[in-house]
Amino acid sequence: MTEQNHVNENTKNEALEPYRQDAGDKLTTNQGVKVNDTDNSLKAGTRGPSIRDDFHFQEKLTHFDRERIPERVVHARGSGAHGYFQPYQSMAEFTKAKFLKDPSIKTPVFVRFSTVGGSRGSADTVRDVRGFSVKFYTEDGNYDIVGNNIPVFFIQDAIKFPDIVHAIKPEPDHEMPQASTAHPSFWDFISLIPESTHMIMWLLSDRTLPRTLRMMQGFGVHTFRWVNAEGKSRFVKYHWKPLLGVHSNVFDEAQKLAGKDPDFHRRDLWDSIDMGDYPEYELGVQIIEEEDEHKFDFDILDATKLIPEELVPVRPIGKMVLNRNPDNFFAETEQVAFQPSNVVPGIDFSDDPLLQGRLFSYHDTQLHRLGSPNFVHLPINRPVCPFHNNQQDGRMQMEVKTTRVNYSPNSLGENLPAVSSAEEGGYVHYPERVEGHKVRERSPSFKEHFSQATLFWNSLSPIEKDHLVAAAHFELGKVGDQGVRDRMVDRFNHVDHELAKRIAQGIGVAAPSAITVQNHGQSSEALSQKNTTKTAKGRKVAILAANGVEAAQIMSIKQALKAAGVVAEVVSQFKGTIKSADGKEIEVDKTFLTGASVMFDAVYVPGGAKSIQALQMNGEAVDFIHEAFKHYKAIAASGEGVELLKAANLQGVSRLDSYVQDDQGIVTTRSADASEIAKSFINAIAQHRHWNRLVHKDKVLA
Ligand code: HDD
Repeated sequence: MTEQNHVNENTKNEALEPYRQDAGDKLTTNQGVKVNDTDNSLKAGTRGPSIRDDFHFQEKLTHFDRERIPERVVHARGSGAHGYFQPYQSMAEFTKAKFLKDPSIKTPVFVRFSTVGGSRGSADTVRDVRGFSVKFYTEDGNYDIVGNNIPVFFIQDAIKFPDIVHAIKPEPDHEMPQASTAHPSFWDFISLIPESTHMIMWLLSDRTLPRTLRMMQGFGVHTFRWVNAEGKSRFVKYHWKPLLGVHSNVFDEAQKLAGKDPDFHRRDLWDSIDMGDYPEYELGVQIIEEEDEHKFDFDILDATKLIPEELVPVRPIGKMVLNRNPDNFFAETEQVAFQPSNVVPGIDFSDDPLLQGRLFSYHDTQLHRLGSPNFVHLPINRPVCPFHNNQQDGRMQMEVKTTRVNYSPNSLGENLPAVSSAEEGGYVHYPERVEGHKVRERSPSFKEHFSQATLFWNSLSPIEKDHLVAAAHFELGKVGDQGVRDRMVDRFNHVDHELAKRIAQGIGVAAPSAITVQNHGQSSEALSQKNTTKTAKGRKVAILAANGVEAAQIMSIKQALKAAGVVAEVVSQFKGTIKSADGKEIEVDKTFLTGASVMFDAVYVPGGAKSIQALQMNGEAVDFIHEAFKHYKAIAASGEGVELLKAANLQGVSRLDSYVQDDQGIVTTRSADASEIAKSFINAIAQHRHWNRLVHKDKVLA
């Protein structure tokens, strides 16, 4: 554990503790023999051949040769964090799950966020669905919610999963493109699978470009089942809501970030936790009585549908706080094995055919990826409660079982370990009544594919709609085959005629002449990001400065930002220090090479005639402002700093001198008293983006 790595001792996963190992004092072999040279192999003479006696060399190399395990077939790129979950109130009325019963219980969790399509080394900010997996180490055993940041899925039946994933992944002949759905085979498949329509609308929306992992929603997607102590069952849907609100990158920014800092999300998560600025998410549930199962005009077992919050409100039930970074990426984030089949008493499954397939697939994939059924006993996967059974041996068995018998029933070992009744905490599957013929068919209630796609479209703000259309132009613009593009326009015409016409225009397809399906005109507030929480907390501001800067202005803005939970960094031409007008040394955090505007949420330019002169001469400083403006970010300047904004020639912004706060998120004062603008600047940062600006939208959005 690093010194800066804050740990809340109360919520540590104690099961991990015995396995944590520091660097140690002396280098030894794996047999514990001290090593006296690890830089030179054993040779016959300094220029001679190597000698087989060199057991240290052999051990070092053979271990190295086996360091990689198969990456996850999807969700290979991920970032993890430890934390805890605490319920707001007892949910015992609905579930007998103990970790939801008592608001004083903090259950340790491990979370892994991921992209879906890219390989382990791919960039964080690509357009993609994000995985949102949470492992709860409860006193009744481990419970996993393995969700995404989108509430619906591409397909309805798990048997189609290999097909959709093959279509998403790089094409098999040339292995292109990496971590992107913008390629012919993906859209070919999608154009032939109408059930994907709703998910595709979300995929093309800003949801697939989260600004940070701290600002992203999570969903359990499927309908699950909760069962209380009396055996009464209800259906539930899970929602994770980030306390910082749901915010996205603009596409141009996301693409640039992928080059400037491919680890942008991972770094942000790590740094936030390291600084003690812990990411927080509220868990909410939609609860549906069994008798209401069929009261919707869609099937709650169909994972391509959500339940609008207007029909069933989301009830907040607790909060998750991520407060500790992993000690070791491989041991924890890479080896963590999530399985939707990991449930505890009080939680059960529905008959959703996508979920049912997942109940098989995850265990299977862990066996392949981690290489042994004993993966469950790796430190990160171990339950915190005792576990005993007669499953024995296998590769890498880490337990030394001391019992004489390994079967049940037995008389030689007092018939232990014994099974438990429901009252004693034994898991009893909900005795759902099922009947039917064996058929390979879908339920007629799964056959409607467009209504909720239209609901989503209708719910977006005009700017969100622009983004979606531009994303479709980009994605389908990379598809050479006219037939695929034609089919997709026809598909969008089933969602909304206007949408289809707008997409057609950008991808060389004739606009559809007739309306295929009349838009039902319904919308749902919760589906848009426009009404999300707006706070400056957790944001990052760049302070552009050079020698001669007015230190007092930096100090006063920095102080105000800090009080609002905003991090500020000084960006200048060179690393080291700059000298302020009154001779103070100011530490430079980043240079224009290491700190691009896309890495920050806002920019501030303090005064100081000499500093501004130098920055005006520096094309990169002017570009920095330009880019922040183009990405709709808050910009502030005080004193002579206003001149740098003028030099950037921001389109449509003319009265910089006289503005204190305008409707474009540009906050300036000619005064040397920067504190005048602090409040307005913080408000402007909280808005996240200022869409009123005149920028070359086509360039930014596409
Ligand atoms: Fe899956 C990984 C989420 C459908 C098969 N999936 C995986 C991860 C997430 C999801 C977040 C990464 C877990 C981690 O961090 O280690 N998957 C979903 C969601 C789905 C979904 C929200 C639909 C609602 N998945 C799905 C289906 C199947 C799979 C239908 C197969 C039948 N998923 C897998 C897998 C993975 C996986 C192949 C790859 C690595 C792993 O499991 O551990 O088994």
